Amino acid sequence: FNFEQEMKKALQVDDQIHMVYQSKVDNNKAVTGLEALIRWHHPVEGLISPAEFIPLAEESNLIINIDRKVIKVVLQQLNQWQQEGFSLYPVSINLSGKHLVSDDLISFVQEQLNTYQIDGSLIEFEITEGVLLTDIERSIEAMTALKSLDITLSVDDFGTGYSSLNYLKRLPIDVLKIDRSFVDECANTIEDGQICATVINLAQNLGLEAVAEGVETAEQWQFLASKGCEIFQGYYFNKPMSAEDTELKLLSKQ
Ligand code: G
Ligand code: G
Ligand code: NA
Ligand code: MN
Repeated sequence: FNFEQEMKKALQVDDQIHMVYQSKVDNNKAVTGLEALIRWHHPVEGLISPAEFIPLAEESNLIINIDRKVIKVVLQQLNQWQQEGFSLYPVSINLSGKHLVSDDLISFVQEQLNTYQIDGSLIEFEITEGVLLTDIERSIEAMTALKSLDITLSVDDFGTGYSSLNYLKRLPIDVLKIDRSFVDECANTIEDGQICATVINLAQNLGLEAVAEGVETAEQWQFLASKGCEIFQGYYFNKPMSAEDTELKLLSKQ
């Protein structure tokens, strides 16, 4: 199985790569946004998880092609929903570090927003913290440019990198996503609960939004809400679903 060759093919045909969408909700379980997650349906291998192929793609520049395909598919979908009269929620897209620091990211994103007539305020980029630290000056520059397009920026898997907190005050970040490894045990293990509470406080004190990801039980939800978290994502509320199901179950007409 030649991964690069197969992935390049997948990016060119229309039926192998698709996006699923998972809701983010508030304390009343009302939807506040969506996260777009990639799925690869290979004609022979079947469904291949992004947990497998994203790390492989990150070893080469192929990750940039994947990111661009994802941005295009999501904006096209938003454009279609808009034309069909649905009210839109902001959609989060996972952005790789390589793409963040690539030369033409901003012109690419601007061009796609124009093509599909989507306001930057409807887009959020999720970036893992490890990425932000490898080239902080370049990250600041790219993120500032994305902010000028009104795009929301969040740190994904917060707390899992070997990061200094120093970057939080230098980067134009809007959201901290508490990693699901802490959320998993937050209601049962004191240390994990304390870590979640501390990240929620940190976000509040810095004027950022805290999002808890991987919420699977009512106990976790209640614990996090009692610590001041206001936005939640996880199987307890909704699993990632196809565009069709998203339309049926999560969207409504104006
Ligand atoms: O959706 P799932 O839990 O299977 O995703 C597994 C991993 O793949 C997660 O780390 C997630 O962030 C990553 N991932 C999912 N979709 C995308 C995508 O569109 N782009 C990038 N770069 N990573 C993604
Ligand atoms: O790395 P990132 O945070 O982008 O990963 C998102 C991944 O987490 C997606 O693959 C999604 O399918 C998965 N996910 C979303 N909600 C839950 C959950 O409640 N439990 C678990 N185990 N995984 C989840
Ligand atoms: Na993410
Ligand atoms: Mn995450």
